[in-house]
Amino acid sequence: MAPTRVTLRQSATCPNCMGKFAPEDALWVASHQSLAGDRRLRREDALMRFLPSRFSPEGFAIDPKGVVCKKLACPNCHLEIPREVLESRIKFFSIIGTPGSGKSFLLACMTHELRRVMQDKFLLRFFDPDPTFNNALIQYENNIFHNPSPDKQCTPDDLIRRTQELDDSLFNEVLISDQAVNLAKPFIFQIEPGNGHPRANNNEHRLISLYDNSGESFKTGKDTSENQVTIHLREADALFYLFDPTQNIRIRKEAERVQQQSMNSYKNIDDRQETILSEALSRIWRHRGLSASNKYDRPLIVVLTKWDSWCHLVPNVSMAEPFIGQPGKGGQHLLSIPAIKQASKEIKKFLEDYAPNIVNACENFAQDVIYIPVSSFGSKPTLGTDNKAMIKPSEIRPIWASVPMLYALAKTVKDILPLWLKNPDDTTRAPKNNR
Ligand SMILES: Nc1nc2c(ncn2[C@@H]2O[C@H](COP(=O)(O)OP(=O)(O)OP(=O)(O)O)[C@@H](O)[C@H]2O)c(=O)[nH]1
Ligand SMILES: [Mg+2]
Ligand SMILES: [Zn+2]
Repeated sequence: MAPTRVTLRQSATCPNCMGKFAPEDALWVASHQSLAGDRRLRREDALMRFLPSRFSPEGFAIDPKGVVCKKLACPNCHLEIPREVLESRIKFFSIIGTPGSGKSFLLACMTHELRRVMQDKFLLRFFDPDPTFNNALIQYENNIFHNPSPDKQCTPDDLIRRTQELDDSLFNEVLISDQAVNLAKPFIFQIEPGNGHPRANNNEHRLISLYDNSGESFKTGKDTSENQVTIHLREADALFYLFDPTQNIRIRKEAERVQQQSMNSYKNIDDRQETILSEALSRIWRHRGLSASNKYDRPLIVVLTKWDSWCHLVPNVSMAEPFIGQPGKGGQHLLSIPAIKQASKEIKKFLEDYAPNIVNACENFAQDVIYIPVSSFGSKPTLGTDNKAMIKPSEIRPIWASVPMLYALAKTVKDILPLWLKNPDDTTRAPKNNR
């Protein structure tokens, strides 16, 4: 690759296949339309990938037909990567959960809320460095928050349909070692200090990479040499494990008893949600080449979804925004770690009463566990004809949807997010040697 004005990293990680490579080995994607076809990509319209020998004065590669190229690709899987992957540190976050546990809705609401909170509360810019990577997620966000008929009742499926295992908009198929392999498409965001942030001029930027898998992909036997849609688990800097209380028989019965209302509109039931944790752990160790008897060494963030539908069972949890204003700091707030930990303590007690197997599974899985309740909808859906959940897009106001990610960033990214720590020795400070 041509020398560029920015500093390249020594080693980059492909957010598609997790392959590691030196930035100068990155391939370029041809621009001239006659240069179609690539041996690794199954799509006929894929343009040729190549290692260039000629560059434009601006440092862009020139393809064999003499056209300047702007796009880069991974030397291992040949899938496109944003240029920023060669320049910025990247954090990978994996979201796991059973079918219907609320992964896709949370992703949409989390990113929507982060766009607001990062700027308004923390003076951080949070944006899509290359929106083409985030198309599917932007579509989810638009369906919910920029819906053309916001006051019309609809079913949640009208806004985000359930994730299909090999949906073209979310997965790619490539040839690696002569074998067709499925990989999840990454959603990539950039974070950097914005105007007024004390580190605004330090030229620090980070990328985060997220994935929307189908719940089916986390089931035992689904991880094969051809199906690597959850390979991101291996690199994950933190794991979001979505536990859906409405799928748990005991919690469901209690919620029905207290509310005097049936929960039959919640169609998914999986009373063994803990099993996907041990499956995830065995995948992580298998891919990292270690024994499954080891504990997970990164944060496990247990996200209890659909808070709107079971919150009456845990009345002591405060869901006020965990942000603390700081006079004279230009509007920059602190993320209150004690507020998150207090909610976690209450939720853990609740789980110990109703689903002790989940607490056991989580605490056996990882050294560092936190329990965070969220609601993507913000209020309980109404019941339509034939017992279907109905919502109005205009009434969707997520609660704590960004908190799991803020907490993950507090744990894994040094100094960007200002934290309020009751105890100065609190280990929630990001470790000094993080990547
Ligand atoms: N009450 C309530 N229901 C929710 C909420 N989030 C999601 N749901 C319901 O749960 C269903 C499944 O949500 P998804 O986000 O599609 O779940 P998923 O985990 O992505 O499911 P798969 O893609 O099948 O693995 C939705 O269709 C909604 O009916 C929430 O915050 N509150
Ligand atoms: Mg989904
Ligand atoms: Zn790759």
